[in-house]
Amino acid sequence: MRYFGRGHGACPGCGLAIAVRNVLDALEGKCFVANSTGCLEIISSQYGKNAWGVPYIHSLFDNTAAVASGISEALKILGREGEGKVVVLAGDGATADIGLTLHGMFDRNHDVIYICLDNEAYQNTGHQQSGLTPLGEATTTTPAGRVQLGKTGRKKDMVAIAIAHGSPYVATSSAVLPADIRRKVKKAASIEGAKYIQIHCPCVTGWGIEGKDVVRVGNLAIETALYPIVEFENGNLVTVRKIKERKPVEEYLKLQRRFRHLFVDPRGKEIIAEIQRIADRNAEKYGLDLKKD
Ligand SMILES: Cc1ncc(C[n+]2csc(CCOP(=O)(O)OP(=O)(O)O)c2C)c(N)n1
Ligand SMILES: [Mg+2]
Repeated sequence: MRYFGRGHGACPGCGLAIAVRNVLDALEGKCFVANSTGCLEIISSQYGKNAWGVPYIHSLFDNTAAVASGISEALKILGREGEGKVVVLAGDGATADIGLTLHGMFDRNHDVIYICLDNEAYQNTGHQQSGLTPLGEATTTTPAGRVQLGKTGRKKDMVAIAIAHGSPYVATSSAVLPADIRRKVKKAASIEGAKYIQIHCPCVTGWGIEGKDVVRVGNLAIETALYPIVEFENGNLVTVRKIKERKPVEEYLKLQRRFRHLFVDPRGKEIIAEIQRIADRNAEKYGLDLKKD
């Protein structure tokens, strides 16, 4: 049985489609999905082209956590919790910006698995920056030009925000790590309360890569330590994905059109150096380098 896929209209190689398929497989389809407005909704739920094999509701861009909290409470009241887990599938814009109202779900600790599908911008509307867009990325709202060279701020640390809310389970993963996604979703499903999993999802059009390079680029995000793969239970770091031989960030950046200006404009050098410092700090903070053990 396919719980997600048939008839979806995602680009070949789309990280969202890979991630969602693995999330639903891990739950063996026993779930209720609330999905915020964004690429996933557009590619999966257009009239006559439903790609969902599980109960699905499309919510506003801004309130998916509240919709999911309502479903979770309703199932309890009706005595139907056993029928499946309540899962949010939301983009990074929906999660880190307009839908940051998800703190209500965390505060009341509703029994929800909140999955942030992090393709690092508002891709559905044509690549505007979100709170999870990384430093230096050119988007339509942070263009590369005379005034600035892409995004000037840092990627928001949603993992820290979820932990600070006292979430019992917080993890990151990547569309290029299907087994890791499945393990973490199963783990989240075994824990009561509001869980948060952030999955890095390469976007072929927004990032300016080819479908065939999605796996390479996704892996480089991990191997450079720009996307640490970590897992927290009750605020304690329980696992990290170690990096055998850490790669310089240039190897990751240079493959993607969204960072191309950093290699053309002389001011790009300092931004690349700052991106490298971010990766170094990630490696230090989470103990990612295998060699240092
Ligand atoms: C209140 C509101 N503001 C803006 C929009 C327009 N809008 C629809 S989807 C979207 C971007 C979604 O970005 P993200 O959550 O990162 O999902 P992605 O498409 O990247 O997967 C925006 C700005 C909207 N639908 N509602
Ligand atoms: Mg997005």
